Amino acid sequence: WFLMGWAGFRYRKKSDLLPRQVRYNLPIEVLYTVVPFVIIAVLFFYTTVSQNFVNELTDEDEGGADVNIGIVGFQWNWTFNYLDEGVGVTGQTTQPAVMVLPTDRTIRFTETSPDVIHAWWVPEFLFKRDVIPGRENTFEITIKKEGEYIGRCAEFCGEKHSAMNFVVRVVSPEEYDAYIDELQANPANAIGSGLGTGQVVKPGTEDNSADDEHGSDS
Ligand SMILES: [Cu+2]
Repeated sequence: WFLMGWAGFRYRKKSDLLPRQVRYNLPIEVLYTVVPFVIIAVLFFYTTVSQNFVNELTDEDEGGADVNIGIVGFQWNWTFNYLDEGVGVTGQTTQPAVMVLPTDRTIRFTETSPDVIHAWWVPEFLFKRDVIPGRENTFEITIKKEGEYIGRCAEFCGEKHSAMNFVVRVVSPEEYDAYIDELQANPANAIGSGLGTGQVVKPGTEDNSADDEHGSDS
């Protein structure tokens, strides 16, 4: 306020003489055209490089990813389908969906939504991807570290948006194969998730604070 008043007073009209005119200063105009352009070009370059890195998929000709997971986000929960194995789990309000994944295998996710936009988010993976109706979003990760990670819906999607939690349980490849076998042998257990009732950890109730390392790359 003081500076505004001071500028108004200091530079008030004192005579009918025009002050010095500074239009058409070519060097300055070139400067403030070129400098922002260079800044944007540099940012654009690094954005493209890291976007390509994050979105990179293994070549389909070379067999594609080791594991293919279909993520369906709907109002208001998640279905996780193990596409190659023909089994899937669906979360319920009282029993969040558990996604069991193996370490050291490339995992490709394909996301779809039958209703509105959701977002699959696992904070500890430092990764989040929108689930958009009418299109398939794909991404790939390889997880290095076993553990249990909490996931959430990160796009406000209606009344029970805050209930759209899920669990990502990362196990060794052998345990993963055993889990899939069990799921295939007993699809009734698939409802909910973690094989049989009572085994499911409710998001937000266990202590993950000891894990400060991030379990995924790419
Ligand atoms: Cu949602």
